[in-house]
Amino acid sequence: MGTRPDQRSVDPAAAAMLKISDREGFDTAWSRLEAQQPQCGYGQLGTCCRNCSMGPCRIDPLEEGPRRGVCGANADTMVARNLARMAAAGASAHSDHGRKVALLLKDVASGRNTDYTIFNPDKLMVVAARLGIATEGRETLEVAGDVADVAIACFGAQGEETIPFSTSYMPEKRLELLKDLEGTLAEMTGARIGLMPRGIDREVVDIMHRTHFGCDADPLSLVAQSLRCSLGDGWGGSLIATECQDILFGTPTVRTIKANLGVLDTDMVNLVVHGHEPVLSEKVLEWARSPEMTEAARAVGAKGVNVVGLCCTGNELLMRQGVNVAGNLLHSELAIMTGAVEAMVVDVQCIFPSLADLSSCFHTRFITTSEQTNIPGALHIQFEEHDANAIARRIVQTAIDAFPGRNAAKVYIPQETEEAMVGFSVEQILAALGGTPDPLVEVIANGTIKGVVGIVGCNNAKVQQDFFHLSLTRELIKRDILVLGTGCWAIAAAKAGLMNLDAQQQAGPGLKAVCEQLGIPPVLHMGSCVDCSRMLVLTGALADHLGVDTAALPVVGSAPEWTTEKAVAIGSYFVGSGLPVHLWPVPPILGSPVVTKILTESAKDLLGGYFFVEEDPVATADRMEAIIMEKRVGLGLEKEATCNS
Ligand code: NFS
Repeated sequence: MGTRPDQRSVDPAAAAMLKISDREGFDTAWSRLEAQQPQCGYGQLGTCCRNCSMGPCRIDPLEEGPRRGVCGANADTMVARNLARMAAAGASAHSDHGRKVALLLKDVASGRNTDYTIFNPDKLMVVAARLGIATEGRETLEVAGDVADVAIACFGAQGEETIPFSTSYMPEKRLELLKDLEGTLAEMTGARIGLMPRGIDREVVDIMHRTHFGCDADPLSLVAQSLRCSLGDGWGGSLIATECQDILFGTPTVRTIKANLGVLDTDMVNLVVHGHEPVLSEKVLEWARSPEMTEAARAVGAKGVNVVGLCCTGNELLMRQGVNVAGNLLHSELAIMTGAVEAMVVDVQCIFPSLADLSSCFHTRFITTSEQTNIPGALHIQFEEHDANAIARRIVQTAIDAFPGRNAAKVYIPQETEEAMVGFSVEQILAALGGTPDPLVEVIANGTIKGVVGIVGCNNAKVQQDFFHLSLTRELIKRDILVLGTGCWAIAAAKAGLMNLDAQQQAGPGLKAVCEQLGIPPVLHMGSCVDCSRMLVLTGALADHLGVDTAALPVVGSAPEWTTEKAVAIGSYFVGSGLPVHLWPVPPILGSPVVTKILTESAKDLLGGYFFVEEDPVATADRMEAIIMEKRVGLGLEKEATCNS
């Protein structure tokens, strides 16, 4: 490798593992990125199209080559189409996850599935009431069946009406604004341009249709459809995933966990769960903790089975069950390299195919379980919800069986771990505030806390691992800006100790005082990436409480190390929900000045939300603080914009 381990990651545990990786010559995301240089410039600008077989076509940004593809599509059309397809793929991944949980809820309600139960009837009743479903005097399973029916119907709805999850959860003023905007856009363009999601699946199919050869060439309507599809994810598919998971497995409550590779235990059978859907990992955990499996582990010389999480499966388990987390996206290969992992069990999304080959260098069983994620070289154990107990038991037994094959000479576990206070669902945040948003509103109104930034997303081998996440977070809390978020950002913050009470010392005086009073860290873990819906719900609650639109709130979003198409969908539904959103790295849009202008300027005028790109964390914090101060002035909380920096 041309870079030192500590240039690839700010995490000392990662740097230690990367030294081993360099010595042993293992392939990693970083070495493969290096091997890919130089990467395709057309791809980076978004100006290549291979949507038909007259292509592939590309538009040269230096204006030296042809200005149009064979069909006549120009750079604006290409960029907008490509971006729309990214949003569609991202929304599909989140929403398909939500579909599976809704279908499981239906099966539990009807008695077809007895391997799962309704763990949280209280949440069920709250969700039902929100959706306008009668709860009074009705049986839990009956209500659960109705909630599941409404959720399932949101996917395949065919009418022109907005899906019920969106109309029931979106804050009032935003709902009005988006509906009115459809009229404004029609007047501006003469075309029907919708923004409200009609059906979660339908909006994805719409994108695939309109980006097919010879359909939509207008960057504005293509971007609008990306937003509509993404709103169907945030206020639909992801929201359904979160709400149904809370009903089936419990609403997260505050608890303390440990984060980083040091959670692997030399004396235990280490079983890493990686991917996204708690439907699998909750069962694996249940069986791993069973007396039967503990006994089986002892029989092979281990003290028991140690389940630890990675990525968003890790987030799901730590939020509800207090399971320790081994790391975020770029830790997935490093975990295997410790030589101490008996099994890595995965379901869907964010799973490097390289993990199969890497596992074969060790005794590690790399187990795929989903029909949607088959990886050559993996051991596939098909997971079926109706037979969840038997399959989870088999998976745990497979991990235990691998333990005697562990080669002690190959084991190295970096000891780094940090404690993190996690589990900040909206319900827990409100409980910490005494049951109402009032105290939060008050400290924001009087300037003790200036505003809130929600950070989401991934690791990206192009960015020094966790560097942007941590520098930006530290910079914001120092300026009395509360930071909350999800996904691999949350794991980065947990690994760096930003989610324990000691981190209060890194906060500015106002934020520090509030956190000390409430007994919370200045950086709040709200869950996995589908739980970005929790951030929408929280923002919506604040907006409704104040009787304003979300765009008026001193709230900003960011995805500072984004990688996946899911992050495009998240960023887009934040923007559609009225929030300014920072991105780094640059999304593949710069090949079209028109699309760039729509996303960074026109969106601001029309939606209040818009994208901005910034490479430096301190400059990003400056910009965010300026936006927050501008919003504070708008709300009458400040006379004129002032900024510390
Ligand atoms: Ni979000 Fe979670 Fe991580 Fe990024 Fe992947 S695990 S769904 S997409 S990489 S945060």
